[in-house]
Amino acid sequence: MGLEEEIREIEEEIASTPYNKSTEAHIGRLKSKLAEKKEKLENQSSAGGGDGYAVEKTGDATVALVGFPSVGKSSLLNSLTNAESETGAYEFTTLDVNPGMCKHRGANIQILDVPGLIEGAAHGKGDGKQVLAVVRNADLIVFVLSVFEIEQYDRLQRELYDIKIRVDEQPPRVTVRRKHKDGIKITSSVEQDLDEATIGEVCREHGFVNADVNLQEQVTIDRLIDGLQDNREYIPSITCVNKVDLINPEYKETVDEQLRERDLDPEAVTFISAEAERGLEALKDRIWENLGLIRVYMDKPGRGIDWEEPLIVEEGATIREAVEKLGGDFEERFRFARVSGPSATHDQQQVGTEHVLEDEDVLKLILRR
Ligand SMILES: Nc1nc2c(ncn2[C@@H]2O[C@H](COP(=O)(O)OP(=O)(O)OP(=O)(O)O)[C@@H](O)[C@H]2O)c(=O)[nH]1
Ligand SMILES: [Mg+2]
Repeated sequence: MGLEEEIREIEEEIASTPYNKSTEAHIGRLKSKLAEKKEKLENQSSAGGGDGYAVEKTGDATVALVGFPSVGKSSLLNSLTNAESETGAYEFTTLDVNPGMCKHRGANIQILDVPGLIEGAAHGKGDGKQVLAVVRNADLIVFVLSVFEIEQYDRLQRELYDIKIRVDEQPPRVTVRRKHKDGIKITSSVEQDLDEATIGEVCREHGFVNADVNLQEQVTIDRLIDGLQDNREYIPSITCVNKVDLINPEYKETVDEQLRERDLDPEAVTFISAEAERGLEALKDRIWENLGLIRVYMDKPGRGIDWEEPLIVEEGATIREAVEKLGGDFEERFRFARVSGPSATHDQQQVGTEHVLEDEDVLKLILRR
């Protein structure tokens, strides 16, 4: 039996087994087997395949536009960035990943136009899977839906799940430490729904014979498996609905309804027209907000405050991380810093490396000569 066939059989067995306490451990074992076989299949098919779509990350953050063919990803890229991506009235205009750079609130945001998902992309048909794999490096996913095809959202989710991208999920709070003896020992800070036997079974299927397993959340079988694997990417997402220039205002209620059915809050979705250039500023704002970046204006000796090109760091970054991002010899020469703005108790507050910065702080470094 070939691997693909084995995978199909396990999937069928999982689908036909009712889930209850007496079958739970069995399903746990099946799901673990499935994960392992899929891994194997992937290693086989990517062997020698090369990574033709590797796109170098540049700028302060990388955003991937993900959507079906012809929803307007390339048009959107062109209107958001300096890039020239081919657009067309027929499907599959874009066969490669096109990068562009978008400058917003002082940050350089790299935007990737990922070719339309194709049937079975995540199962390695065509080049789909390789192409999709660039999404794994993104800091944020922007789902692009056409206003008449909201249901495509479901497929997009599934395709990304299949290539081990977990959208809008936090990494499971599961830690495993191998030991030399004593079997599997499970400790948990919260009450678990799964039986210990099931948890142990899943761990053993993943090659843990002697191990301390610590759970800090109530896990499902799928979350537990994700926690035992270290090759999942956890990426936040936002959604935009394109081509709104084509609908009557009354139709918006229908679209909203379709979004709600998918647990998408219409208020949190950005309605745009890439072609009529509508809603693009709002989309850029949403991208910025969801990247979790902050701006730090550097007060440079003899040159004053640079309001044009802020230093961009992640939310929660300390002075130490800001100095690291600046590079050069600032780290070695650092004595202390003076901060004004939201994070400071008063202007020019003297702070050390552990001070946490906030958006729109002004930072002056006091350095050794
Ligand atoms: N009316 C309208 N048409 C749009 C809009 N955005 C894109 N289009 C049209 O939709 C078609 C497809 O646009 P593309 O930008 O090529 O779509 P794509 O998602 O890049 O498609 P692939 O590269 O094939 O995956 C083109 O004819 C565009 O002119 C929009 O906001 N409104
Ligand atoms: Mg395109």
